[in-house]
Amino acid sequence: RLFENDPIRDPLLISRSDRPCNAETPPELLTRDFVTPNNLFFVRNHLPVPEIDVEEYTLEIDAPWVKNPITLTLKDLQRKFEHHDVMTTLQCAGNRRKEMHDAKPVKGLQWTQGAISNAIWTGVLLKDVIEQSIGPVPKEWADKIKHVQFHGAEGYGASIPSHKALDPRGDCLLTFAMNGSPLPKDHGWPVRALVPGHVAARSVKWVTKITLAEDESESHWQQRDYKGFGPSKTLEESDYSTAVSIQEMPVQSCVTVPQPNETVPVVEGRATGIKGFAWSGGGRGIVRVDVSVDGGKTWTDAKLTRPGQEAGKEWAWTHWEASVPVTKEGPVEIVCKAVDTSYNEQPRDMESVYNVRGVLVSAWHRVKAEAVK
Ligand code: MTE
Ligand code: MO
Repeated sequence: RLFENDPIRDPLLISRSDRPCNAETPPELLTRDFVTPNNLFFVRNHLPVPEIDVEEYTLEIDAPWVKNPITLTLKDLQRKFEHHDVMTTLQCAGNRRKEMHDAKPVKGLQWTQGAISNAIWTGVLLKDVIEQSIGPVPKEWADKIKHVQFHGAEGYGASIPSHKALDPRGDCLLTFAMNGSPLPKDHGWPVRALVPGHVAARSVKWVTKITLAEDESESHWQQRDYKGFGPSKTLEESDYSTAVSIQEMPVQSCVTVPQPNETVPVVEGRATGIKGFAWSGGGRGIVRVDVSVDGGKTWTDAKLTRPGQEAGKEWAWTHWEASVPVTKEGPVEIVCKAVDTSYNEQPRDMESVYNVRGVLVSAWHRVKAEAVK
């Protein structure tokens, strides 16, 4: 009964757990299309997909000074507010956890590199909905309201800082469409909060209530999950009450072609057709991706396909392709690392960023392959 509302998923997705559904985009399909098709967008559910009757669906907007919370239907959202399209990449905090686990065991789903996808989301600005339904934050509350909390219909919840939610350049949406189609069930139908540049955990699906608040969401996933700890801390030593919630994500990149043990064609002394993605949080774009085929001794700049978004609002990933000089055929270790617009770089090793929950995995990505003429 419990999972009877879960939809049928594309068999191409790589399943990491069935109930709840957790499934990643196959690596070579991450860079086939710049915009991930809906059926191939990774799925990360903590609970069963909730059953929602669209005719009955309401979204409540509340704040401490509001006497009667405002409720909006899907039609209200669609008719009363201006529509916006925003291309945004979502990445799970646990993406690449398996690599960290292989270096030293961690707790959590064993994602390889596919808990990341990119889509064009259509919806209305969260800021417009808040300000036009309950009005701007009154003066006496201005210094107190620090967070905007999202409540999901099935019990999941999360929050983001209110400055992000209310920033005219923040592009936070209440979305009802994805890549031109109604939001698929797995991705939050009928309404999903979308928080560009932040960890995907804050983009709450099936959102039914939004609260402006002094504190972060009380949910397990805000309080007792999605936080980073030092490399030597055990689970028992990890103090969730004082650690800071993950919001913006660090700079990331991966090789998607070739995959481990595949071949790389050598043409005129160069290993060719090496592909991947790069992304950074907070709207920071990618300025460079360095690629090596000798384990990181020498580097070549990759050719970038950037999203072409405004500076500071580069919510979508960059795709890259490289052709790197090789001196001989045989085994090669391909390594990539990206540099974002703040000149943040990925850390070299897993060891220095190791954490027992295996989140924020952003070390240089390494793939062992075979160079052949
Ligand atoms: N929202 C709800 N309501 N329930 C969830 O389980 N999972 C979060 C976030 N929003 C989740 C949610 C996490 S951890 C991630 S990584 C993203 O949704 C995954 O989004 P996707 O399934 O559309 O890829
Ligand atoms: Mo996630």
